[in-house]
Formats: sequence, C-alpha cells, structure tokens
Amino acid sequence: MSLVDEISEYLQKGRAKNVKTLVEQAIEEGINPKIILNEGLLSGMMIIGAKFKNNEVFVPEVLVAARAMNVGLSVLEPKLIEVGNKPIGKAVVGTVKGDLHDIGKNLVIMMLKGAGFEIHDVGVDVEAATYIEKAEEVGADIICMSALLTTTMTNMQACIDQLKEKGLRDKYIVMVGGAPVNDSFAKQIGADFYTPDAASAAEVAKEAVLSKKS
Ligand code: B1M
Repeated sequence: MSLVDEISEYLQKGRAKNVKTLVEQAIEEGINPKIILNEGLLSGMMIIGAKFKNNEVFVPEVLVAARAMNVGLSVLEPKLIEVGNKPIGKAVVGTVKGDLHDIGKNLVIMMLKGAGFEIHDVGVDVEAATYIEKAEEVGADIICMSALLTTTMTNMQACIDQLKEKGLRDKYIVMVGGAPVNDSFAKQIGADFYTPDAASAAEVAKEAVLSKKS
C-alpha cells in the first residue's frame, strides 16, 4: 500500500497520531503536498462521507476522522502555503450559524493565507452580526462564509441583509462556498462571488480585492 493510501486508511479510522506521522513522512519523502492533500486526506474524508450517507458509519466515526483530517492539514499547512511579506488584504472567514463543519473553512483559510491574506477566523456556528463586527473591527476587505448543510446555507442571507441595513454592503466583498452552495444561490442572496473550492476561493478573493483597491 502506498503512503498516501495509508494516510487515507488511517484517516478513515480516525487515527490522528498515525495520520500526523504519515503526513510528516510523506513530506520528508518529497511527495507533492497537493497529492498528500487530495489522494491521502481528502480521499479518506470522501470515503467516510459516502459511508456516512449510506449509514455504514455514524457521527462519532465521522468526528474522529474529521479530527484526524484537521491534524493532517495542520502538518501540511506550511507546505501548501508560501506567505508573502505584506498582506494584500484582510479576510474574515467562518462557517455560518448552526453549522459546525470546519474542514472546508480551514482549507479556504490556508489557501487565502497562501494568496497573501491576513486572516480573521471567526470559527464555526457564526452569527451574521459577528462577521460584520469582526470585519468592522479589523478593517477587512472580504467576508467569506462557508456552509455545509442545506439547512444552514440560508443563514448566509442574514449577513448580507444586515450589511445592507447598516449601509455597509458596498464596503465589503462577500464570498460564499461549501458543498450545497452554488452560483445561482449566491446570486439569489446577493453575494459577490461563489467559488467551488479553496484554491479558486483564494484566486477570486485576491483578484477581487486587488481590483477594488486599484
Ligand atoms: Co456532516 N454532513 N453533519 N459532519 N458531514 C455532511 C455535510 C453531509 C453531506 C453528509 C451526508 O449526509 N452525506 C450532510 C449534509 C446533508 C445536507 O445538508 N445536504 C451532513 C449532516 C447531515 C450532518 C449532521 C446533521 C449529522 C447529524 O448530526 N445527524 C451534523 C450537523 C452538525 C452541524 O453542523 N450542526 C453533521 C456533523 C458532522 C461532524 C461533526 C461529524 C463532521 C464535521 C467535523 C468538522 O468539520 N470538524 C461532519 C463531516 C466531516 C461531514 C462530511 C463527511 C465531510 C465534510 C468535509 O469536511 N468535507 C460531509 C459529507 C461530504 O461532504 N461528503 C458531511 C471535506 C471538505 C474539504 O469539503 O467542506 O465541502 P467541504 O469544502 C470544500 C468546498 O465545499 C469548498 O472548499 C473545500 C474544498 O476545497 N468550500 C468553500 C467550503 N467552504 C467554502 C467557502 C468558500 C469557498 C469554497 O468561500 C467563502
């Protein structure tokens, strides 16, 4: 079994320590970090996701797999990002109210850091007002909202509505993403951008912030 397959296997079993050691080993052996991410960590998480959907595994198993995923991601982070000296902008990033999924958000944060953003991570289960308060406090350029549940994606709208009510809508770029979100939903709620993955989130955020500043 290859090292990346082993990472995927241990992640599925929720063995965070083994995942950490194997990711470190894979880096030492010079395996491309994107392969470690896609074919090791994300592939393991996708298998768990499919099993969860089919009731072959349940929340506790998914939870320990997610912990192992986050441990693996933290080891991989320095290899995935090369941060420049001066931040190109400030981003407030969080998962919306009612939603505890943080892996996609953490990946988006890593890629945004790599693109040169100063990050203000407001965490998970974030009230609409909290995004705005943090953005005002730090002088952010962009608000990034993540949602993984069809029942919570609607909470993105509340943040945009509150920005409008406060006369702040044009002050911030708003980007949304997460598995159930798509372009037409983003347009419907009045977000500026929807991006399907963390890499394109970073690219689009960089372009949008630089063009707003120019
Ligand atoms: Co949850 N869960 N979960 N879960 N869980 C899903 C999302 C689900 C699809 C599983 C399923 O049924 N197939 C399903 C949602 C169904 C739906 O609404 N359509 C589901 C459910 C139902 C639930 C619970 C309700 C289960 C229960 O309790 N009965 C519960 C809800 C808890 C809550 O949030 N209130 C729940 C709980 C959990 C755990 C806590 C056990 C755990 C989360 C742990 C954690 O995050 N720390 C968990 C997990 C891990 C999943 C799955 C298996 C994996 C999610 C994940 O991390 N994917 C998931 C099934 C699946 O997705 N196949 C599932 C990897 C991650 C990298 O992808 O987050 O999509 P993702 O991010 C992507 C893109 O979406 C994008 O970039 C990333 C890739 O580059 N992206 C953005 C994300 N945010 C972005 C923001 C952007 C741009 C791009 O701009 C701002």
